[in-house]
Amino acid sequence: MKLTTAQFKTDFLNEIKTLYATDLNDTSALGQFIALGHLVRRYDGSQWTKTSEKYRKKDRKQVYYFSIEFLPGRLLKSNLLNLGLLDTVRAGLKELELDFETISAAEPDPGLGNGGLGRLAACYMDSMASLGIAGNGNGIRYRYGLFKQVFMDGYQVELPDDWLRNGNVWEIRRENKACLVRFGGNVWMQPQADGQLQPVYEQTDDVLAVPYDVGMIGYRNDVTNTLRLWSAELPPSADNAYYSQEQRDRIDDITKVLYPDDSNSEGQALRLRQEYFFSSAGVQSIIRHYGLRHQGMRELGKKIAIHINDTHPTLVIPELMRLLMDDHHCSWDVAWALTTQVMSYTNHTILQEALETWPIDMFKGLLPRIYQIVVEIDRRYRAAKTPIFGEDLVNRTAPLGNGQVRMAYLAVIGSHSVNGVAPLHTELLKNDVLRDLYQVYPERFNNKTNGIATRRWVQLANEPLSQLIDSKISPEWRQQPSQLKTLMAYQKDAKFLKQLTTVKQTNKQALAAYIKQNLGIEVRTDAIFDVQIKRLHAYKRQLLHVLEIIREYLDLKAHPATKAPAHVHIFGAKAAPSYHYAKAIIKLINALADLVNHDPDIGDRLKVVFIPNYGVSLGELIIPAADISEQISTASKEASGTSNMKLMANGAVSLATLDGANIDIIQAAGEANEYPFGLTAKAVYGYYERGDYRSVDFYQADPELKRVLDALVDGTIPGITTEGREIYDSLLRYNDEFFVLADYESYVQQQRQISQDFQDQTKWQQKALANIAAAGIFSADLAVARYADDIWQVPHTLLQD
Ligand code: 26V
Repeated sequence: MKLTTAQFKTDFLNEIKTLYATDLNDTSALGQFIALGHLVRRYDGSQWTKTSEKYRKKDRKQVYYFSIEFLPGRLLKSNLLNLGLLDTVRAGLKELELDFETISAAEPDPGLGNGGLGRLAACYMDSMASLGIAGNGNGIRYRYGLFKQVFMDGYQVELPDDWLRNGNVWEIRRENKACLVRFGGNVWMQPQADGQLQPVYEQTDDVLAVPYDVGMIGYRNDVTNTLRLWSAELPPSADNAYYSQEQRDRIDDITKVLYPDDSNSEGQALRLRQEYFFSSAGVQSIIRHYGLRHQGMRELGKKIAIHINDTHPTLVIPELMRLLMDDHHCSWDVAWALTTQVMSYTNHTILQEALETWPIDMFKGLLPRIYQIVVEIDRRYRAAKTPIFGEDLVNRTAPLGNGQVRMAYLAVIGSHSVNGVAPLHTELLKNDVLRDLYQVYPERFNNKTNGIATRRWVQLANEPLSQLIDSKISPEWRQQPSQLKTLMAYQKDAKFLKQLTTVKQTNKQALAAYIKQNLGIEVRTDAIFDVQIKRLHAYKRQLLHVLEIIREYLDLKAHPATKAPAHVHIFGAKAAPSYHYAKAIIKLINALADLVNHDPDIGDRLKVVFIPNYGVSLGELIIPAADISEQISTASKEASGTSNMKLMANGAVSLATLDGANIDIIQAAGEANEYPFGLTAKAVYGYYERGDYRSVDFYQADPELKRVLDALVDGTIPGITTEGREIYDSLLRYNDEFFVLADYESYVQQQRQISQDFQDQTKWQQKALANIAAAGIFSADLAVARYADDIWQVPHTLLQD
């Protein structure tokens, strides 16, 4: 849209006056942010309405992306960028003597997700809008997001994330679009005059699902899509007096807080309630919307696609069956054909303990009608497949088994497409985790490698780099990140490589200032910034990184004259509150930081920085400043990873195992421009098959490693008597489940190589450049276009090369 600086200033001052009945001097940064948010919504307003009108007129097929998590990050800057207003607003605020960055930082960062899965959903929302796909998000409006992490005495403490305290400028409450979700009670099937069966519900707990809509603004294309987040409330018609406090609390609890665990399927009833709540509300609103525009359900499969982001929304399958049969009187066969035509499923993990199952007794009690439908899905699956595949395989793969509802199997059986998120991950699904189902439905399995929103992670997070890129190649890369590859023409341009160093320095200074201000640690910006940012998990092996730091520390103590670049190790990681081992690792990192950072023998040559409360906003600060991207999971365990892509796009070089999308990153940028190491997935599986891994052998064979491990238990690192022992035992007594010791030597070797290579900044920046230039293929736009072409079958406006 067109907007002059003068007009913007007038609008902004008016907004302040209307909202606060006072003048600018009397408002806080938060107040200014809220006023700006209102303005942006006003500027966008007609675009949002027009988008829905356009979709309706053209009767466009709608895509619904169901995810129990969305991690959108702050929206002010990206909304302004996408509307084409960022420069105008910045200039206007400057003339008013306001700092845009300060105002922007006052926006709460909604933590409605745990990590990779939730952030991926948000990146895909951005891309769907930017590609003109009629894409809708469907999720939960948690009253409290992921906990805020603070450290006390080096231990993680979790505080509530009251992100709605000052309201949410981006949302619109639509009570007129609310629907009822039923839990519990009894259901029985009553024969009708026409012979059909209709369910009769008795004594159900009814919950009102109220949608809050957030506009998802496309990049300069006049499109605004909708992210719909549901909130659980008391049904309005009922007399409040009939609800006991306990009943009210039970309703309130459904959307109160995000489960902060992404590692274990806990089997908690509240979690199952959350899953059915947003699945049911979402499907009901889809069918209502569809019903307003079409006669009967025949065209459903041509007009809607429902995507299941991990198993959490799998109940959309029986819920759609329920609505089609009970409300729209479809036969089972018609309903089932429509359902499988509509549904598609993405798997995001191969960790057995994260695969969801629900005890049948709990499931039946909470969702009696849905359970009946799952029983029938199970019965028909068994009847159809046993003659072909035999009883054993069918028993292993049916939706019901071992007293559990197996969500991943239900998702595969009820969808026409199942995808993994990186080539290796998809192969492992086919050969291991879902191999039996792959026998039954080979045609359903496909790969869709993850992608990232380059607009947020490069254009907005790293403006110095973006400007440098603009000075060399056409700004088309901003719409079409694949164009970044033309930067390779500057591989030998000494001046350009120097400028890359300067850009990195600028970003490192910004991060260093944050670290100084918030943690009181001073770091040199000519040091190697070695970054590991992700959830704390044993399989992600923050511990391997820690062992390297201990090695560097002991090495500097023993050989003070060693000449090597200074090294700053930067961590960002939350642990699930109940994940004891992960919390022990946090304590270890903090204790080690304490020791290293205060040792006068070490000075500024080695620093350890654990930045608390890692999330999207901190990522935007840390990623542009990184030299090294630590992607060191045990091969085969990380489905894809996405921080690896963000760091690559910002010129960090990967120190990486051959796992998930690391493999594809290394291939894209060239092996010479990364630091690969460690066991392959095949080697890991080899150890499993033979059962001959012995971590103690590595300990005994390598005196340096022995010295490092002993430091965990011999008092070298003060304050970790229990944690040090526990971690030591996990590696030696319990045989090192994630092969840390097996990969230690090759990891250390690459770290040594990095220390050497970093000293030649020309060569270093050549590697950085190769990474930036190759990162375009990991753009979320490309990934979403592949979903649109292969799975959803909807048109999009991706510009092809
Ligand atoms: C799993 C579970 C397990 C049951 C209890 C609650 C809960 C909550 C969240 C999750 C999601 C874990 C899966 C996940 O986040 N996977 C990550 O997905 C990224 C995007 O595809 C991918 O890059 C990471 O490799 C993968 O770990």
